[in-house]
Amino acid sequence: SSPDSDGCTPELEKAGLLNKTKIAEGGRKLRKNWSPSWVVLVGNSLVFFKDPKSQTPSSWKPGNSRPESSVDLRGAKLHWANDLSSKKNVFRLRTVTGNEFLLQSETNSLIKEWYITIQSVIDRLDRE
Ligand code: I3S
Repeated sequence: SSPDSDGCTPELEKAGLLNKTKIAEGGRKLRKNWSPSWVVLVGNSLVFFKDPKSQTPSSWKPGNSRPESSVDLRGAKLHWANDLSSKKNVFRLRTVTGNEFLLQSETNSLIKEWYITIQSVIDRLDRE
């Protein structure tokens, strides 16, 4: 059922709008700066794009939109983190390189789906 029968194109697992803040870079704590982010889970990576709605119509062209940043999920850890924010529905993603992100949605079912899907990718990479 995979559209990627030749194995050359990483599979798109999920995409959507979440609130995001980076809280650590290489283990060093950063000041929070929440902003909406278009999040794409593809292959072994979580890729962040600037929220298209926060851009001018002319600046947003799907074909040439550049990712803001990208996270390698191999060895990453995921934890619910409602203790790390006054916001509800927050989880923390920590990479092997010590980068940490909080991701949040006002919609409980939506953030649960993200959690489960990202964890399943991490689990798959752990088994490889
Ligand atoms: O964990 P903190 O430091 O209470 O996080 C809040 C602050 O980062 C705040 O920014 P300033 O202190 O720079 O003004 C943000 O506006 C809040 O959103 C942060 O807290 P939440 O609870 O929203 O994660």
